[in-house]
Amino acid sequence: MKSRKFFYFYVIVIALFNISFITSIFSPKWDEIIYTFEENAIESTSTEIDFIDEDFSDPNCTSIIGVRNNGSNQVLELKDINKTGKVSIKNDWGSHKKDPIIEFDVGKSDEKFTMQFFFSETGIGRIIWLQIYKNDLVSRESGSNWTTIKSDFLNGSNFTHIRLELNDRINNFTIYINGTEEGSFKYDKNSDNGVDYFQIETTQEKDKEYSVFIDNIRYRWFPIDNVVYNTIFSFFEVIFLLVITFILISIKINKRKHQDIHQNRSG
Ligand SMILES: [Ca+2]
Ligand SMILES: [Ca+2]
Repeated sequence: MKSRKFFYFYVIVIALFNISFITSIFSPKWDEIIYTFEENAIESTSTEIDFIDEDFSDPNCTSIIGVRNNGSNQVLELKDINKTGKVSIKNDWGSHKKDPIIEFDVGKSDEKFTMQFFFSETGIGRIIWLQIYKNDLVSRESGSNWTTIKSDFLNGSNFTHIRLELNDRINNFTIYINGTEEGSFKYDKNSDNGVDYFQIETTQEKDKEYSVFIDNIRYRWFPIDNVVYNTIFSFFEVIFLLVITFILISIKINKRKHQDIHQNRSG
């Protein structure tokens, strides 16, 4: 009776391990990259800044580590003091990412000026083209139309949180502003392999003497080789199971041997 109880217990243990094995394959962990700019030297500029891989900015258009909140928070500041030029920086993801989740905080020193975010795929161009036009967040859809996502959405130079969830299968993204869902919008161009770089720009067109503030950029995406990682992790679980099985079988065999000897003696 005791051994039957133990057998059921063992079956439950096996079932739990199998569930964890299967779920580890089908729900791998996400990779996460975060930029808070706290580790950069204050007033470091351009590609000195961890985040900026390439800088295409015009003269008098600078990307620099600035401070906010009485010096307690370091941020990325894009300073545009060129009437016909712009700040233009690129963060290269190194490879294409399917269905990433992108978050960041943004503020602007003067609401009458414009700035832009591009999420792009090498060979295709701007998959998502977001613009803060004056104080409205707009998106270019299907290569032509501008759609308003939210009007009067920024709180001056105080930070507003933006979160994008990309869906490459249906070529659209869902956007959240300060945690509230604002709807889903079409990509500007259909994705092929997924976004592989992010660009932030101020604008030309008479806009000058303003700053854009960026902080807490956070990317999450599904790493392709994570399945292998999780399978290797589960490989140890399988070994552990085999060892336990071996021990249990040998205990059972030993018990049976003892019982046989006992029966032979009493018989
Ligand atoms: Ca910061
Ligand atoms: Ca400008």
